[in-house]
Amino acid sequence: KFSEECSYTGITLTRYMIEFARANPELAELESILASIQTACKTISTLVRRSSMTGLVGLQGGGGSVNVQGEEQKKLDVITNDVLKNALKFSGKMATLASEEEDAPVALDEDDNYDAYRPKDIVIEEGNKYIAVFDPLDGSSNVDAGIPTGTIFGIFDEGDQTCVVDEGLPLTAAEQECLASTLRPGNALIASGYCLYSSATHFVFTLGAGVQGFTLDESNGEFVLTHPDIMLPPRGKIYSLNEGNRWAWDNALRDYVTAIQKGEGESGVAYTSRYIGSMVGDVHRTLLYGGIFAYAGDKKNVNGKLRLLYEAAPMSFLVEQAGGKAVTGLHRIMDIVPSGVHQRVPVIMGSPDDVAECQKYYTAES
Ligand code: AHM
Ligand code: MG
Repeated sequence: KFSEECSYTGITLTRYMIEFARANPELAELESILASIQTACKTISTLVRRSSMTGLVGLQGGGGSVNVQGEEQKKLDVITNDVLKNALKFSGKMATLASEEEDAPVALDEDDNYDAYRPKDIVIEEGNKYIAVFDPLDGSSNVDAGIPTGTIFGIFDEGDQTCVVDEGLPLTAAEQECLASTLRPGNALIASGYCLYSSATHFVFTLGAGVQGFTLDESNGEFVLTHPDIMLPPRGKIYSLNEGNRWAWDNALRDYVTAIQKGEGESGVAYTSRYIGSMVGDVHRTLLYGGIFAYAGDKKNVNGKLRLLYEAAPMSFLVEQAGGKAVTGLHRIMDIVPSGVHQRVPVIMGSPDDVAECQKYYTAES
């Protein structure tokens, strides 16, 4: 038994990224960015798992209140945002960060990138700078009930759109405008992924050439490749959406869901329902088992609930890289140019044949 464990090392995420950088020198900088994200995700995984003992809460509005031991409670989403932000800053590769937890994009200057904790003798070569978009703990209000949560991220190359932002707040109108202009559509992403905190911690990502899934091996603290080259089945038997909104949905979605429930869809199979209410968990299951996940627009919220920049677009990139489709109903999500950091879009994603079938209902009713 002992020798079996010793001989098993597997492909770690660190090793995978070293090989990737060697094979793709033009994208070598992604290695240190992914290293930062993987470290942050390990920390967040521990914070989430120990939150009941440490007084960190996921509940909305929990921050600032006092727990039964008389300690001040902190909100997990605030802390996890700092964890990810600091890890990314430390990579020395970041120009701008946009997070669900920040009102506006945050510009990083040299001081941020070369922060006080970096040993002074380490000099990072100037190279490309990148833009990171992320939701540090999506579904954080679920944590207190032991329900899965996740971190979602996307990386863009900054390109030529460098913004010069002077010290001091508030930002000027010109600075704000420049930072906003760094926001790109999903089709410009060079990497995206998520970390799922559930029965195990899974790190699933794409660098634009397929989707790789790693699982945290708690015995040595390494992410190990467990799901190489994830491909969505062309069709599944599961639909995943909040049916409480059924009577507010567009007719297109209601008609489609009714058809697959009754086994009257294209496959003739009656679909079953699974909905966690935590996007990372719902998308992870969809990637592995197939089927369709949606948070569509409805009469109350015409653009649904999910945010384009740091939820819908990174997940769409993953789903497409796994052979799936991701649309708003009529349009491909990856092509939408964001008009603001927190813009919402309707989301329908999953197995290509399921999403295409659903899309036909939208086309017919448009
Ligand atoms: P959050 O970003 O405030 O955590 O909300 C996003 C979450 C997603 O993970 C999930 O798909 C959706 O909200 C569920 O919403 P609902 O409770 O309306 O079904
Ligand atoms: Mg979110």
